[in-house]
Amino acid sequence: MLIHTRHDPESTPAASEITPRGMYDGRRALLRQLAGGTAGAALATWAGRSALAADTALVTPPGKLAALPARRSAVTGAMTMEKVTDYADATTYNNFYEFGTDKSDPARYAATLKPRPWTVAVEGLVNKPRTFDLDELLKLSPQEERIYRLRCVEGWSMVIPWVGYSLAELIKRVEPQGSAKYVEFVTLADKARMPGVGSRVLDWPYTEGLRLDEAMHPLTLLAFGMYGEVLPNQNGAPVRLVVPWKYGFKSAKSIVKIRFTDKEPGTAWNKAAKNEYGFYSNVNPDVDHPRWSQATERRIGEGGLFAKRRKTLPFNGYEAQVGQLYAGMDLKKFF
Ligand SMILES: Nc1nc2c(c(=O)[nH]1)N[C@H]1C(S)=C(S)[C@@H](COP(=O)(O)O)O[C@H]1N2
Ligand SMILES: [Mo]
Repeated sequence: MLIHTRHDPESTPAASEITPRGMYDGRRALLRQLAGGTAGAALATWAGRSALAADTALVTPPGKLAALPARRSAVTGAMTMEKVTDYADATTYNNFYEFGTDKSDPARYAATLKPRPWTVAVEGLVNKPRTFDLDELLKLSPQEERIYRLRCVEGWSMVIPWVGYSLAELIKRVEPQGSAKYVEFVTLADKARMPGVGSRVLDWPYTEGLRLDEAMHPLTLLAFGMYGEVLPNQNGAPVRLVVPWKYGFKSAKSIVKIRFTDKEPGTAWNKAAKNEYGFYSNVNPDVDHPRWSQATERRIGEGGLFAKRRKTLPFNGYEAQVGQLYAGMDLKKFF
């Protein structure tokens, strides 16, 4: 976000370059499960998916952290055929400014974050305000695996198999009042454990916000894990948001409070530079960031400097699912 070099817009990629090239990693595990042998594997096809129970997750856990079993999500748009980003990339190239502004800082310094014990206070315009302990939250609804693209406002993207459930499940439990129109997310700001919180890059704590209907959309994920395991600290342990049709910064990490309000809440990046980061921040190839184009993106793990950039899709490719939320809105004005 604090990028001072000029972003190269590069040429628009050919359609062939934006076509998903591979099946996701889980397919390999799937073929193993289905076939149990090389001869069988050759016969097993993608269609064999249907032979699996719907509650089978697709990604093999890397075995680094505690397993977080999940069933495959049935939510429309929650899966993609694109190749999943390597776990090593997804856990070493991060934005988590509480631990520093360098992409490698979170992996290096986030070991001091203590994801347990942890509570999330849910308050504001709800009939049943309540503080949830992490274990209560984990059990609130069945854990689902969802393979989402995450597109950073800086122009790179990843494909990550998240584990969690729709934020709507939590929202229903606390019963928002009729006057509740927005949801604010407040994240941990612990100076003692987060070296970046001493800096003045942002107005801590990092906060984010959604309109209530965006927060209730089934694709909006309250995530507790990725790659079949609990979240690594650098990815926002123990609980974060993932809003796949918005720029990555809307997906707040290490959430400690969720507040229902009648007014649009301030957000960390909007406060830092309001002409650069709007409240909505829907992924939009037609609205440039003031300092660079948003028309294309670089998929992390795809061959370094010489890899072709991909075309960025409206709403990050989730337009069919979420476009209706913005019917009639001028998305250049409400960027
Ligand atoms: N608390 C907090 N949440 C945050 C950030 C941050 O700095 N602090 N960075 C955001 C940005 S800019 C992005 S792109 C994503 C990155 O998530 P990832 O590191 O899991 O890929 O987290 C978002 N959530
Ligand atoms: Mo980002």
